[in-house]
Amino acid sequence: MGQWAKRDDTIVHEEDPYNAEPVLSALDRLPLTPLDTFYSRNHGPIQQIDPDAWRLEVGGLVDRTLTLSLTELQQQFSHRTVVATLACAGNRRAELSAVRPIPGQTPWGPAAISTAEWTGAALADVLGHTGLRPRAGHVAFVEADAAPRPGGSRLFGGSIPVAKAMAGEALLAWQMNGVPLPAVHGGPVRIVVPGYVGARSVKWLQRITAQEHPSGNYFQAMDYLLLPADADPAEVAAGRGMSLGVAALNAAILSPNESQTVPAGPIQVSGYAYAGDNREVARVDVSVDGGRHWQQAELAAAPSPWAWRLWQLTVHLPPGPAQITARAWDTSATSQPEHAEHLWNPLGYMNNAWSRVQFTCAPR
Ligand SMILES: Nc1nc2c(c(=O)[nH]1)N[C@H]1C(S)=C(S)[C@@H](COP(=O)(O)O)O[C@H]1N2
Ligand SMILES: [Mo]
Repeated sequence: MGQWAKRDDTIVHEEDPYNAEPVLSALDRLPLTPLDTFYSRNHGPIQQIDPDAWRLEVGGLVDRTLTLSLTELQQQFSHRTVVATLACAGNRRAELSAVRPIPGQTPWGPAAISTAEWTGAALADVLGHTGLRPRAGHVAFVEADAAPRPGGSRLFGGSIPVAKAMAGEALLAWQMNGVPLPAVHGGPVRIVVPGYVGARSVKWLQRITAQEHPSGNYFQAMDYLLLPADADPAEVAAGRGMSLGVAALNAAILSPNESQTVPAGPIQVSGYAYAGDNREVARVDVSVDGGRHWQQAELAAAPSPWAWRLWQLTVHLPPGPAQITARAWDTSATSQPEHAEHLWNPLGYMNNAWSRVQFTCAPR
């Protein structure tokens, strides 16, 4: 176990800031991801905040501003529990980097995604208490700066539209899988926005501001943008990027793994599928011939409308080189694009191409 209590086999892309994803076998077949396995994505230092000293300010276009301690937040609002998947917009970037290099961005595999049971207060309840002025179109979150650095720091933040903030599933979470939210995941309190890219689930939450326009925070306005394939990342400043928010339909094979050797015969294929805001995973197709023929995987029951659905299928393969392809469909009858080549973008976001693994079947 390292400093942040992750499994020893965790793939640490960067120590500082800490960016790590689990090995695929650790994620496989578990509806809830254990805390020692949950991926962690950080743009700056992990903030260590004393829960007793923590204060939340709610302001901007509200009728009454509010300052709350953790005890007040916990005592004044109903406790809600939501099982929700968090997925980084950079999940599966490595497959895009294989198409064309994406310098300076973490080369995430398919495990920058995890699912937990989050407990906290509904953002809608807190905003119901402060009231929202009619001009409020967006609700912005900013992290606390527990250790101000010389020269100032670039605090992480972002916003969601008011309708999403008032929808009930967005939480001010202080618990994850039944324990107090660990610092590495944003404790004492973070926002959890189910159905949106992970970047909107701001950790070490300090301030909530109702405002007319989307957040101008660096990480929302200048990063986490989908640029056209021919754009230069420097053109972000010219407003060429599409702002990311709602998560895209995605799926990945977690077993077997790339380059593995498995005995020929019946082979258990398994993985996850995850749909964005207000859509659910409806079907997962698996192909052993690169997409000419498809079989339907068995879908596990959805633990909540905001969580991934795990799937599995037994396929029969002869000895020799083998490949498996998987793709999901959501309740809007949308499926995933075939090739990562067609999704390549300069910052490497939102890769949801068909998931493929190549491996070898050994004679039994
Ligand atoms: N304050 C703060 N919040 C943050 C981030 C961050 O760097 N700082 N990273 C965001 C991103 S990009 C993701 S994908 C998720 C990751 O959450 P996790 O580390 O709990 O898995 O947190 C989001 N919230
Ligand atoms: Mo992210």
